[in-house]
Amino acid sequence: MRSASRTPSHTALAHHSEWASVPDGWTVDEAGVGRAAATPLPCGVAAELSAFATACPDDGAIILRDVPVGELPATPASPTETIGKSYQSEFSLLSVACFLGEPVGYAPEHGGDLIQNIVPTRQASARQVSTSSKVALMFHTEAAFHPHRPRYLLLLCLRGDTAAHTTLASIHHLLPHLPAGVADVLAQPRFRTAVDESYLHGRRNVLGEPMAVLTGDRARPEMCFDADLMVGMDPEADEALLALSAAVDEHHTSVPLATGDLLVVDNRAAVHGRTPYEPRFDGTDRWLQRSFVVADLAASAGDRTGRVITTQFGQT
Ligand SMILES: O=C(O)CCC(=O)C(=O)O
Ligand SMILES: [Fe+2]
Repeated sequence: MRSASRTPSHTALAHHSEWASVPDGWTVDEAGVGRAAATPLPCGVAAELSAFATACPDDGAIILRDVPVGELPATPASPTETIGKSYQSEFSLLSVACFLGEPVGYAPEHGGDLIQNIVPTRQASARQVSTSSKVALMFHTEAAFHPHRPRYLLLLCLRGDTAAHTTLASIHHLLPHLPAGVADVLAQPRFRTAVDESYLHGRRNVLGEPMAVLTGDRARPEMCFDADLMVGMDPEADEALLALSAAVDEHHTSVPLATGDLLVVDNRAAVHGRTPYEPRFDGTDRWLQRSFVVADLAASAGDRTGRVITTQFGQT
């Protein structure tokens, strides 16, 4: 992967003090979501986010800076470890998530937690999962294989690592660089996507139904792509995927997230990944909190318990 020359240009900045403090006794549950939804964001942030949601900028992402995260304890050793910390970062993150849509969890991902701790683990260090570290996390649409994939992906940085750059590639930047004919092939249902290993829990992987990589308006399409899990169904489709991967490698942007940075990715416009970094496993490692947002809850009603989407994948 080439190192990116640019970072996403859309940023929204509000002073720390303009953000609401977490209310006493607040917790991450349905009442907490309601409370976060009813809490106004700083005016400037709300205006930028509204503009972002109405007309996604070419970057396919926006970064909010100086978001309050509260006092931080040591980075936990695993995503599900109990942590004694204030809920300030969770409250800030859910306030933004609720502004953009409906926050949801996915049952196989960290038990369906609405907010997931993304920290490096020893077991996953070389795998293609969010808790990896020593390998590049390849470009992907979040849950490309999933019928109820998130509309937005939110990553709030609690503790950064200067070597770990979150990488981004937006279809709006890529499209002009795709060779003639490639976009036509990508717009046809000639691709299949395997399931992310974090969703399988021992079940056998299977390829999903044929799908297109590019959908919607041909001049300003949406993109669903996974450099690791997606295959073409014929040689021409495979070549088109290779051409898209080459364009992604050439034209992506990247950002080394630092404490208080909240990256919002439009999951229909941009794919994302991460550069490798060296974990220490000593409580000082990189720590993100992640939230998934869908546009509405109705679409997943048959496959959802509360805010947890329960669709099962793979074969036993
Ligand atoms: O660690 C990152 O910057 C991105 C990880 C990722 O792809 C995710 O959490 O969905
Ligand atoms: Fe991801």
